[in-house]
Amino acid sequence: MSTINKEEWLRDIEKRVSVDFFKTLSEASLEELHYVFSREALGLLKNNWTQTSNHWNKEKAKMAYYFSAEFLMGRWLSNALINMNLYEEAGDAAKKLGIDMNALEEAETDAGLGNGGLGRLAACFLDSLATGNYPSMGYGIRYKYGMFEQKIINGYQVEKPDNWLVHGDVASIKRPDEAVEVKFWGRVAIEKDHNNKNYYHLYDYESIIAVPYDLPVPGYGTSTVLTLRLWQASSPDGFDLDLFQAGEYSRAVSKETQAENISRVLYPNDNTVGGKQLRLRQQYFFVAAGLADLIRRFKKQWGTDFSKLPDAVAIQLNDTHPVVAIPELMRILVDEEHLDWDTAWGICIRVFAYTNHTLLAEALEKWPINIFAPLLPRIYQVIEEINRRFLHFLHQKFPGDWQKHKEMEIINDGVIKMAWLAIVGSHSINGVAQLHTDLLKTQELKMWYELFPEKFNNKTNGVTQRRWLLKANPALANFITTRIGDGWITNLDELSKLEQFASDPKAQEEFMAIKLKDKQLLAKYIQQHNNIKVNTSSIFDVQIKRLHEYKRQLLNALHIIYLYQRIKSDPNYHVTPRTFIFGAKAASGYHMAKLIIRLINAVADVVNHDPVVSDKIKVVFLENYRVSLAEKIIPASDVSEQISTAGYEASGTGNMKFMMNGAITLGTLDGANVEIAELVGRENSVIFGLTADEVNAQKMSYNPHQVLAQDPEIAAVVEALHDPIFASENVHMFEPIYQSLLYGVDGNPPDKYMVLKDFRSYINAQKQVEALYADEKNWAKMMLINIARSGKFSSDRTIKQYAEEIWDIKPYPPKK
Ligand code: GL9
Repeated sequence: MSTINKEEWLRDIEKRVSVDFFKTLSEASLEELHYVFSREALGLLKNNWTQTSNHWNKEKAKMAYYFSAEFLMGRWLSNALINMNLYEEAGDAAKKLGIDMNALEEAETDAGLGNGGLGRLAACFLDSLATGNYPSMGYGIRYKYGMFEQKIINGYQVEKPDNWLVHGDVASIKRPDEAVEVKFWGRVAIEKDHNNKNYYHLYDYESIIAVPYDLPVPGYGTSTVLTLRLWQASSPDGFDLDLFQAGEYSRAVSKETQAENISRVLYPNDNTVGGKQLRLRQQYFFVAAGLADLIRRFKKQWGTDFSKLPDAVAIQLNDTHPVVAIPELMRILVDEEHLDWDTAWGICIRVFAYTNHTLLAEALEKWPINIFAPLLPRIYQVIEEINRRFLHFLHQKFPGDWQKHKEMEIINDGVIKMAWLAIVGSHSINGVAQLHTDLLKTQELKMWYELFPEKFNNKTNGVTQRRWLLKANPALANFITTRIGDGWITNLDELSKLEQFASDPKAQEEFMAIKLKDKQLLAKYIQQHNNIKVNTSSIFDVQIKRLHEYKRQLLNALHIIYLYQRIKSDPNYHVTPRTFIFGAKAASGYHMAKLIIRLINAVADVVNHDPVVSDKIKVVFLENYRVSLAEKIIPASDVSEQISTAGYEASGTGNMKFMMNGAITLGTLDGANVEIAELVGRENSVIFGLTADEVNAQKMSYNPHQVLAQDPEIAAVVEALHDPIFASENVHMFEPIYQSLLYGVDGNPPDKYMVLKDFRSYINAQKQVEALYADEKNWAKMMLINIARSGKFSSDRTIKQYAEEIWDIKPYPPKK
């Protein structure tokens, strides 16, 4: 592992500040110092990085490629230093220069190239792949602007562009030598090759250059460093000199601007699709570049024997976003490498595997032919051919079952169904938690499961303990290591050894002291950013995730209104002091989600300023929720709110991060909550609400008016949506929420996500939380048991399963 010569490191830092910024150390800004530290760390990785790929090349190791439109990496420097085992030394060096390492870390803007769980999962996977020495690589897009920055102004979300590269790209290396061309538009001509066989050629296309930027991902406790290769779009001919000379400046550069638009900005949609041409351009852009790149690498090693491709390469498609890779690989093999169709198709199926991340119908990508066909004319033809052959297969398998043929056709009703294409074109289809996979098999993808049962499998998500425990919660990490050693850092199952301390009063006391310190740190942040003073002995009850109706932040907010009303009507009503903490971004076009943010802030305003109530409860909405903020919030949490309507959250990964840090799950039996509850038991979790089966069974008959008629307290809470105390701008400001609960809006049934149906059960669950928290010793024990049993939720376990059960790849540890 790396060590550094401190004196040298200090000199280098000073020199680099002078060379890069013409400044002395004391003149440099924190951002500049952070940049310099990062580039120095990058320099220290250099040898390991090249050695890793040389080693894998030499061994002809089978590689796994993770294709994802999103990688939500967060901050790079501190995590890289920790994995390189240089964190403390770098901290000392910083100190010698009079710089606080913490401040340096805070100067780094998150790489927010993802929306939420799906993108963060990709980032955790890279960390586990590197740590496990798996020959692998990530391909994605280098968005100029990542997930927008959220401001809260007068209670409303306002979006600002996320100019994350403004202080320089701290960790990646641009490799223009390895740029590739990607072709859009054009017309397809059929030509004859030397064997008088037809082949296809694209003319009059638009050429875009994909320039790779490589980000090193160092593994922990190993010298393996893998590469995340992100593609940025540019125009091959820069600007138009003729137009420029004719004085038409803006038209002269418009071509370049248009090309660059492809990687300009991340679509901020969570679990929905935009269906915009630019998004399809993004998808094909990075997929075509990635495939060209890996085929180039393959040929260098294996020549043109493409029957070896499945022995050399596995490609994981992260959701349907990169599924256009399937027809693109067919195009390469058939048009460029002149393989016959059946051989090429056999290779494709063995190479590709597809992960489904959601049960929400609105997230299934369907591309209108009129957008797709002109933009990618040859790819469209390939999909037509795949569809034609698949239909033929269906006719043989289910003769005369026209209904089935229609439902399973890849192209139908003027759209291309990307999930269907993914299923037909890969050998593996996985869900991301057991319940999710079961629901795919029995409901959403039932007909596909019946057709290809052998393709379906489950890979329950995981998170990397290096970032979410070791980095985010150093005090707790130290507490654990002192007792059971540090094996858990690379083998999280070892946390089970902690269970013997769960009932030990000394361990409990020490653990609670750590929790308190973490809460004090968060309280300080809240004071600084929200100007709210919170009680650190109150229960820190946290719901942080994207804002979506199915995640039911509304249920949480309505429950706070319920508590408010109870306290107001009876000032002696007992509640355990509690701080409700929210963090959430809403997609910019999702009006209901934005209005729910406004409601949470309205509730916060009322509650926090009411002298009778604010001693007991506080409500905090933390602005601009992101990876680095999650790292501050999670360690300080007591209660983890995982309250989605059962059957809607595919897995969740925040739930796992909380569990690892000791928070008690207050949740429905949804996604991976089911597996958490199984592991810790009902006595160490608080489970409420309808099950997925019950939700399904009651969908048709459910009537929220009945709930209100039977439960006046709940009715009063719903009426509060019209109360000028909360609806302070005008009494109708929350009308759309009211309408959606009682009558349904936008063609949805009333209370589609059964907020009111689960409300009473949630109130009771919250009372149960209070009762449990009152017994401090038992609460500490519960928390310790949660940590001790969280081993399953390491992404190291998930990656091992992908490697063994889907990709068939082996670890190649570095040569000593
Ligand atoms: C998601 C699911 O909604 C989550 O339940 C799941 O944990 C993750 C990772 O598998 O994938 N699917 C999805 O579209 N998103 C998810 O978080 N949304 C975002 O990434 C914003």
